[in-house]
Amino acid sequence: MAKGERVYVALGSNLEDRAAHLAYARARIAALPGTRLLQQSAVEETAPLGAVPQGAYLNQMVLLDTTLEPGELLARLHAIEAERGRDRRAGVRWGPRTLDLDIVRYGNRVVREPELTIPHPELPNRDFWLREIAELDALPLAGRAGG
Ligand code: A4P
Ligand code: MG
Repeated sequence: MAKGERVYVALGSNLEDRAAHLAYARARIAALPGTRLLQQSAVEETAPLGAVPQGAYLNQMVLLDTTLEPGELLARLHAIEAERGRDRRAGVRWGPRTLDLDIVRYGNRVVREPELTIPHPELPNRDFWLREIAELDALPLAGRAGG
């Protein structure tokens, strides 16, 4: 498979069966075209950020190697969210959600478009993302046996 970019994707859920939503997302992301799931952090429970009263989240970070361009990757992540019943038209910004998939970093690229900001602007403010990235950076890469 052609070598792509190293991309960090954050998974979050605070509705229904949170662990099942994350497991579904990992499986679907790993099966995207031109994409390999290299690493995954531990799943951790985090207190909700933001002004909206809501339940605790399960959060996790995964590291991908992907040849999908940022805009195409975002569209595919939105499709996976929709498969878990997320209706973003009904959603409140920063409100509860079955599944939230954010592109945190995409190689060394900087993207500033109306629909996509990379690195994710909340990265410096989210201790759990920083911790999860540090955890991934300390792990060996999966799926590299034999090259
Ligand atoms: N968008 C722009 N840049 C990006 C990017 N790098 N990755 C746009 C993904 N999406 C990006 O997102 C709104 C729009 O952001 C998308 O249509 C996309 O074009 P959304 O998921 O519909 O709305 P949102 O999630 O409510 O807003 P936003 O700004 O994405 O918020 P976050 O950062 O997703 O935060 N508390 C805990 N403990 N854990 C959490 O994971 N998450 C949130 C939501 C709030 N509180 C939380 C957590
Ligand atoms: Mg989001």
